[in-house]
Amino acid sequence: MTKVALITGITGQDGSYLAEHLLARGYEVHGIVRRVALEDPRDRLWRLDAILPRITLHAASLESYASLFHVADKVRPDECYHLAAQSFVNYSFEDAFSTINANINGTLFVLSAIQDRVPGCRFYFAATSEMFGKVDHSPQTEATPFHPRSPYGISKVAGFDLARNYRESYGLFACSGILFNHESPRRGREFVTRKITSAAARIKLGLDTSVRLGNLAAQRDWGFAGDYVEAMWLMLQQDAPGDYVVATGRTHSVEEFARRAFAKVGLDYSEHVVTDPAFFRPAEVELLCGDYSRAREQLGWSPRVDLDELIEMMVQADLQSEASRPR
Ligand code: NDP
Ligand code: GDR
Repeated sequence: MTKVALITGITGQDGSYLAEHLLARGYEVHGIVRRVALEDPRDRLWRLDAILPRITLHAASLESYASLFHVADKVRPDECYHLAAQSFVNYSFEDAFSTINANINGTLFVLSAIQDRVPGCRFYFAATSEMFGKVDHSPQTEATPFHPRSPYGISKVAGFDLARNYRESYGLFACSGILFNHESPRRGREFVTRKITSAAARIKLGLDTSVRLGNLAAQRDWGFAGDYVEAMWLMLQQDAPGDYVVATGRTHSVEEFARRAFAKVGLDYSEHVVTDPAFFRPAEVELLCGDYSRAREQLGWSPRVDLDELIEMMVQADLQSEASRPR
């Protein structure tokens, strides 16, 4: 029997890779999108361009329980991947209220709708290394205490607790993937990796001269989004639900990422990167490095793409898209 998957946040970086992954495995794929996305497909559905004819999109809002209930009832998924969230940490400081509202209530609404209409559906929650926040040891595992440093991180701890509570209270097959940063050519331009690779491309092409960044000393464990969506799927294929760290186990500074990205186009980053206090955060997560032993041992998952390949992939894609962008 064909399995049916429902993805919230299907228009985002991870949603698009996950939809492709599930289609390749023979799933019938449904996605929840905001109504505006259906009205403006060129700008809002670009990551789904190649697969649009093969998926079904439903307009619904994380703010409306009724709309999510209706979609759950109509689609009756076997697996639900809840990826939709206000995911940009900087913005969560600017508008904590809407981040908390969409991320916490939205997760509760999706869980409640699934529990009510399709209690046998397997549920994935997009948790994050931002929940660890201010860490006192490295690498971080599933047992590392949470100390979130932003409204975004706080909202994800609440979502994690909600998913676990539905598992423990109602027996829902609910898993949380504690995913460390993962990037790709489909990453939003506001995130630091894409901001750097697109700047390197523009500067190389003579379209710009510099890029303004914040804290260059922050260290992150960066992987490739295409690898990470496979771990999401694997979690829902196990005999029992659980929570898993997904990471590469290697960490690098923002400065090192910039050095390597600019070197890919034959440039010296120090001549083009300007530090700007406007991009510093009120509270920073200085260091993240994940121990993905449980995912390796129980899911058989390991990352395939290393940081150098990831940077190469992103810089090449940005060179192409910047060169062909109409001016
Ligand atoms: P993106 O920011 O690329 O995508 C976010 C998705 O959520 C988009 O589809 C967006 O829709 C949707 N969304 C945002 N706000 C709302 C809302 N109020 N109502 C309905 N939909 C909404 O994120 P990623 O793909 O990178 O990440 C996917 C999930 O994984 C997120 O929950 C993120 O927090 C989490 N995560 C990401 C990591 C990463 O490194 N990428 C690491 C760990 C966790 P629209 O297109 O309409 O804006
Ligand atoms: P992050 O990713 O906050 O880890 O959240 P981001 O790329 O925004 O920042 C990573 C680190 O880079 C530093 N930094 C800058 N960041 C941005 N965006 N812009 C800059 O100019 C800049 N300069 C330095 C930041 O201070 C930070 O330390 C991402 C999101 O995808 C979350 O949704 C997800 O949960 C986590 O990754 C894991």
